[in-house]
Amino acid sequence: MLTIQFGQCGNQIGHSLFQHVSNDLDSTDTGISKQANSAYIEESFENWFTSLNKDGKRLARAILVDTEHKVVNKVCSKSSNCWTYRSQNLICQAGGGSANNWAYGSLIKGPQLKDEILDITRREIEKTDCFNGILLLLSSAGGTGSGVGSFTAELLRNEFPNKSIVASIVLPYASGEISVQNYNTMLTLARFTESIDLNLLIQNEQIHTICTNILKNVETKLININDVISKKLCSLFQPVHQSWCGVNFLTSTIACHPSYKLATIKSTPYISPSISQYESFYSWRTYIDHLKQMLQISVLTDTEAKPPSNFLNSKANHLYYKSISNMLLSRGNITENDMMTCDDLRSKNLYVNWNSSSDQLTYLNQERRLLNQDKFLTLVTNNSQIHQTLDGIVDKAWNLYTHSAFLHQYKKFGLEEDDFLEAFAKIENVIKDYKSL
Ligand SMILES: Nc1nc2c(ncn2[C@@H]2O[C@H](COP(=O)(O)OP(=O)(O)OP(=O)(O)O)[C@@H](O)[C@H]2O)c(=O)[nH]1
Ligand SMILES: [Mg+2]
Repeated sequence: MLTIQFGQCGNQIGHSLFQHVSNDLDSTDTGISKQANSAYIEESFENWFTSLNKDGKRLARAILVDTEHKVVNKVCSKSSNCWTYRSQNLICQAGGGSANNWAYGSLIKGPQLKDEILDITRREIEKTDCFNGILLLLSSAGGTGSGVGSFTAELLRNEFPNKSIVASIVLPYASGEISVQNYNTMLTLARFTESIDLNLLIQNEQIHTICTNILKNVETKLININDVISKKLCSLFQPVHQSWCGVNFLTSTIACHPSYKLATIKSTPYISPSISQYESFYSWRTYIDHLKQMLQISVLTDTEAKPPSNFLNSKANHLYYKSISNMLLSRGNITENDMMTCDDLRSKNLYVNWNSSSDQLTYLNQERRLLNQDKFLTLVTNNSQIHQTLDGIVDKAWNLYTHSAFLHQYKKFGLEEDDFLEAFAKIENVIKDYKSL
């Protein structure tokens, strides 16, 4: 898998992700035989790294893109004894970024970086024996991740029509960040839902709550948020079994319908370092129940941001968001009996009734512990809940648009009102499709 990191957010999350993967490779409490662990390590290495450099550090199979040097320099200088980026894979302009402007990033900076992005991507793909897709990391609120990211998404789609591409897109806090964040997000999502096979949406606000409520970070910083996001991504893309080829498999199981290409990643348990001695306290059943509760409609608080509990009743008659498809991954030693519990996530009332042709829940287990943790569960879910998030973003973007607010900043770089209207129409269609589930 080739990872391409864009802008501040994409590069910082990418760094955290490679650090997690590297830590996982070096973890010792694996729960499996030495031989099985060697096979896991070999497969994981192939997925994330190309080779070792002369100092014996793993070289990330990654490309770093930004329109300013600051963040790329920072992540490259955060030294690790175990892994590093390849200096030839840094695509970085001397400018001052893309000024939180999708149009500047997409219509000006993207074309300037086009040849370099394509050259390095082709070179990286040629190096791989069995290429299994591309992972893009970015945020939607700024100018580089959203704009250069959108430009690149279309570029890669045209250049590699048969390769699977997954994007992990960080959505901004609901308010208080960047005045044009909803324009940028709306324009980004319109482009990505068209060009990219599967978009994993991550909400900073929600991850922030996990950090404060469960992990007890007194003052949650981006580094804490990135830890949680990286762990989700790591659990999703670390090897599962021999035939596992992450991105291809994920797109074919989760984004099996062309109108529904958005998903979220729910995980449990997150364990605060201060209470890790209680880690094995809960059973797999409790964690599976916890995931199922995350799919319930009308819970006032976000269940993922609450600790799991043995005392919740998942058998009661709840209403659930309708899913097109879900994928459940367990990491750790799970018995046949516990595996049967996963069937709770197959209940008919979780799924749309028209997608009966294929199995709507794909369940996979990797016996090896992830990052020394006894049990870890991840659910990738393509369900109707996402329309609520999108609705909020589009409403706010419309509100700006109807007041013609900030439009001149986009026009200046060639993005006209018709382009806005086209993007609104695309994203409203996506919302309509998800609402109709
Ligand atoms: N989770 C997370 N979010 C981040 C991080 N850095 C920035 N963000 C979010 O990303 C958005 C801002 O986008 P950036 O990634 O900083 O922008 P950029 O892509 O570098 O674009 P320009 O700076 O405008 O060129 C805001 O919503 C921030 O909350 C990070 O390290 N982690
Ligand atoms: Mg930036």
